[in-house]
Amino acid sequence: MSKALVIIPTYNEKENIEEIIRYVFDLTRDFDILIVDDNSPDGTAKIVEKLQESFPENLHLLNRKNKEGLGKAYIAGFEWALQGDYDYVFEMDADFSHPPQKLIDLLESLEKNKADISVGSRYIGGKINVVDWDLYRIMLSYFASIYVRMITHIPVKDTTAGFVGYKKEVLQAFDFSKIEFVGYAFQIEMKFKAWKKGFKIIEIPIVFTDRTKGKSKMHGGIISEAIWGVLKMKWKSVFHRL
Ligand SMILES: Nc1nc2c(ncn2[C@@H]2O[C@H](COP(=O)(O)OP(=O)(O)OP(=O)(O)O)[C@@H](O)[C@H]2O)c(=O)[nH]1
Ligand SMILES: [Mg+2]
Repeated sequence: MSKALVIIPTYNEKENIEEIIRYVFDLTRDFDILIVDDNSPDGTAKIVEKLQESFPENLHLLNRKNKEGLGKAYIAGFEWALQGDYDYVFEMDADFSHPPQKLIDLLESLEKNKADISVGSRYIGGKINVVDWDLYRIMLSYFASIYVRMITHIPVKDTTAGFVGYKKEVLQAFDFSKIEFVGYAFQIEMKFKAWKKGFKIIEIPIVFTDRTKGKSKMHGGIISEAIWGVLKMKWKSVFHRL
């Protein structure tokens, strides 16, 4: 049997964390979970530790000292995953924006060898599948995806998506010390570099729903990092410094 791990980065997710963990463990396919918590002041990690008593084999927790952004949390999670014997590794938010039942579709597309990376995508089939975002967020995200494709020519519509499955070979091919970005740009960078390395990416339609509990961590710095970062990343790739 192949083994799959879902990495969920958390910062102040006490309202969501137990529910999302239980939801994933109730799915019809087996997934282990790794929570990567950046010392959330609201005690998210404490809730996870308590739940580990119920799921001692399958629920894992990486406690990090400082809040360093999503990118750094995921890299720590990927490195942890590669020490284990996981064949497939997934990224998912804690806030139910990514429908957890779709993990199964993402997993199956990798198992059936349709691709090396599967992306839960908001923007395929000419639609924008987002619920409860204001117009500003929709425009920002949608035009960001067009901007990224214009600059990089990557054949992926939802490049900022954070609901992603990787075959372990993809992660093994990365030098994480060369990953530069921490916010949305981290998601773009992972897809861009994987594509440049020759890995195949498939997009699976999902409906993305805005969080109903807890607070957003979105801020202007993340946006400007993405705008300049994409140009820089493309420029560097011309010289093969991936
Ligand atoms: N470990 C860690 N997790 C983070 C950090 N920033 C965000 N997260 C988590 O990453 C996931 C995505 O963050 P969100 O705040 O939902 O970001 P978003 O989806 O862009 O924005 P909203 O859904 O509007 O809040 C959530 O599970 C967060 O708890 C961080 O610095 N460290
Ligand atoms: Mg969110």
